[in-house]
Amino acid sequence: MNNSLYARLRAHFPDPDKIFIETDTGRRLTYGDLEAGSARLAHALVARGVKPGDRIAVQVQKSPEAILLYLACVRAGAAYLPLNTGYTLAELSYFIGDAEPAVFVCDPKMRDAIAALPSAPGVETLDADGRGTIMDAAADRPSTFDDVSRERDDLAAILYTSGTTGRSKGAMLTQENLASNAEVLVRYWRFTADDVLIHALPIFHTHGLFVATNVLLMAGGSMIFMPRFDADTIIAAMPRATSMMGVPTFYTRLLEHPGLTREATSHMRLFTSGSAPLLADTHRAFEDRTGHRILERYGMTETNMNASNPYEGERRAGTVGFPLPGVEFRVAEAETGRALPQGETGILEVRGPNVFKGYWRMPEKTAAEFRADGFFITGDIVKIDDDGYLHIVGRAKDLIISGGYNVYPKEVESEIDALAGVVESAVIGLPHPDFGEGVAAAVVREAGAKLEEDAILAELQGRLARYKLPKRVFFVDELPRNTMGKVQKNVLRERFDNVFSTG
Ligand code: MCA
Ligand code: AMP
Repeated sequence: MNNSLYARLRAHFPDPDKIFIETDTGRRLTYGDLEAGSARLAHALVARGVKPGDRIAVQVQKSPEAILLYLACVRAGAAYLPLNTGYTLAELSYFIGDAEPAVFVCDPKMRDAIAALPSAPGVETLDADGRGTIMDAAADRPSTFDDVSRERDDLAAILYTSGTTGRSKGAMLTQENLASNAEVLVRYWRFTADDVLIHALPIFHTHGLFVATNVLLMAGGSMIFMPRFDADTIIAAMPRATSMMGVPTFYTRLLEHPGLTREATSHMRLFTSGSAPLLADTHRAFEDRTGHRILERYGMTETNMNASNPYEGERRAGTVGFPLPGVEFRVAEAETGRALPQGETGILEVRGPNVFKGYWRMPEKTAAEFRADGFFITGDIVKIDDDGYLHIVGRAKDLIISGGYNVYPKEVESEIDALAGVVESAVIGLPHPDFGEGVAAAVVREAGAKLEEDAILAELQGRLARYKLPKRVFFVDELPRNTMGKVQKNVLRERFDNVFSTG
């Protein structure tokens, strides 16, 4: 028996004529197209020398073909390695060196630059319209493929997540991690073949790729694919849709749109939110306007989804609900891992079939983040209330979440500190009305240095993806430090608290 993610998804595929993806420009792909298209692409990958266990790195615009490519990788037994379209060449160079992919599929515009990188793999292209060399290579191949057999513990994907040390780590996700989580979410959120999901998330992260796409595939449902968030397009699609998954910024932006009404959302059965905290105010405002209570859930790249508010029963604003079936929680003391009584605040540790296998080629980092009994230390500071609802009250890790994207301050600080005229810097997240948190930097200049905000921002262009760039830079005489010499970021956050909220 083949335990691959694809085999487990395929067991739920409906009639081949059923729509799998419809784009907002009217293109339609059926489940039959999905099977044939991913088979052709799997043949093309094998013809390019891809073997089971190889990594396929992919940095492409969102298109239905990009989903077929993901499924083709899984069918060929390779690990899919999606990359944020915002990553710069400098960032890509690191991923190529670390993951050593057999093939890199990119936008045609990036082809020459990637091919010129040291240790560049074979480069193929795929554009936003679903055209490119990989599609040409697939065109005349057979429409069936003998899927490579995989065990539950074999890799299906590697997703890079930045680390507090500033070096990105590849989270190794197995067939079982992804398949089991999708199975659980289908049941927990009551997805069926009748569902039509509004899909406006990027497809290079857990949320848009696994939570949204795998769940719909596992239910045999359909998706309306949009290249990016656009409130007009989303509201216009609601009468044909049943559900939407979003980050909190989706909801604050929809609330600013006069078209968001009870009537406009009357065909929808479910709105979910995750990747960043949803303010209780947003939850209430959305219910007042539409009558829908957003269902908030919580996950991580390393663990997929851990917790969710209930489908039936109270969806409690400001909480992320209960552990998903099969997922165990332990709220622990940070240093010792000692379990704390219910109601006390500690670090959340999780264990279950959803939890990843470890970081790619980083056994020490993997060991440091797991307890001996298999619990993974999330770094999220949490509390479980008397009714069992999980509250995320903070983060022990130095992490900023901006519009659902993670920014690790250390990575940005390293780039700023390397600039001429800079003594040191501290990068912090400040309350932001659109992105939840906005990235800002406090910089100490060398005496007499003429460095200004614009010059720093100009220097950072091209080094870091744009969403990681500080939206403001402040100059300070020195960074506040505690008696141990550690930078007190909370002091900086308090000092600059209103910068984004007051415009
Ligand atoms: C765009 N910009 C951003 C962000 N997005 N800056 C900070 N944070 C962001 N998230 C920059 C753009 O580069 C541009 O800057 C300026 O902000 C305005 O861009 P705008 O057109 O408003 O952006 P947008 O294209 O509308 O995108 C905003 C967005 C998008 C819709 C919130 O960021 C998004 O789709 N976020 C979802 C991320 C996501 O899927 N996260 C899931 C991770 P400039 O003008 O300088 O270029 S998976 C995860 O976290 C876990 C596992 C989980 O639980 O799900
Ligand atoms: P990532 O590295 O992209 O997987 O981000 C995972 C982190 O996002 C978690 O460790 C949490 O800190 C945060 N996160 C995800 N969902 C939520 C949520 N619903 N509420 C608060 N934080 C969340």
